[in-house]
Amino acid sequence: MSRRLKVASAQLGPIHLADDRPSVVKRLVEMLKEAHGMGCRFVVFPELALTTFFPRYWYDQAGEADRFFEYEMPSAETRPLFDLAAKLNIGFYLGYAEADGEGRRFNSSVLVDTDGKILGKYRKVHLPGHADNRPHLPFQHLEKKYFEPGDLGFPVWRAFDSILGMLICNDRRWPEAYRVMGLQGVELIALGFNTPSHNIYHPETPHLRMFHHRLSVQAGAYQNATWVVATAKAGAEDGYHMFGGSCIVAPTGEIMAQTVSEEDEVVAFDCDLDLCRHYKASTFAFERHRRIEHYTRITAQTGVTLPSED
Ligand code: ING
Repeated sequence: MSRRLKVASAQLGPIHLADDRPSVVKRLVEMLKEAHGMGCRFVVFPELALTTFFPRYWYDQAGEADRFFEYEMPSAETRPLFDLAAKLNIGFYLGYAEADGEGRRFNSSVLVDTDGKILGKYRKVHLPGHADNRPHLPFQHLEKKYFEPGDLGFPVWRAFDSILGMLICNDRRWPEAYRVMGLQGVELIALGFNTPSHNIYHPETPHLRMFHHRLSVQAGAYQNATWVVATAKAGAEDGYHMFGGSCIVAPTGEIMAQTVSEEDEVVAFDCDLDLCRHYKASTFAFERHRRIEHYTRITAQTGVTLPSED
């Protein structure tokens, strides 16, 4: 009898600047109930799931962005989600803006067990965008201004009779992130994202944005023989559009379930966790096939070193 885990991707539609946390938590609670009704034991919510994607805005004054951060997790406002999860015996992944109490700020996520207790925390390593004010752009991408790069690495946790890991948004574009967890035996990666439909740095069609999202997640899943549950916050937040495309990807790299809207939407799939083992024992039997003596550059250098001209 293979190990099964029915998981849900609980996509959020837009969260506007005017939407307060209780109204957002209410939406998360409703989707948790829906996932429970579908027989799910684990639910993946998006990145920065409690507020609008505030890194699109430049705030001059120190403190103006404080209201988007969580100073405790759970807080009184988010505890209803944790309490319901424990009552329904469901675990979940939740992305949020973390203020650590010592002045440090991260784009973070927590892994919560079926008793409502936090199993683990991840802090987004790959922060895209810029840190300087660029008022000429249609909107900004200021994660490098508001957050520090994550300092916890890419850990995994034994949970749900499996091995789980976490990523956040831009991390999904970096194969190293998946591989570090693949080298720890990961079998399911939870990943929340908020991805603008428009590229502010160079012209790119919307269909390419969605293609790159799926390509990144499907490749990461296949090349590390793991399930990946990728969940969007989507739709137009105060007019700024982000695409959906929440999906549940098998270790084969195939998309097994995906959302069709840009609103609050729950999709589920009953994952066969032992499917990972087939690929981990053959195509991606790392210990048999990898040749680390040739991979030095991957950790020895950050940027490109071009070959000499002569
Ligand atoms: N958002 C985007 C993402 O990586 C981005 C930023 C989009 C970078 C497209 C490069 C190309 O999906 C976040 N929040 O990382």
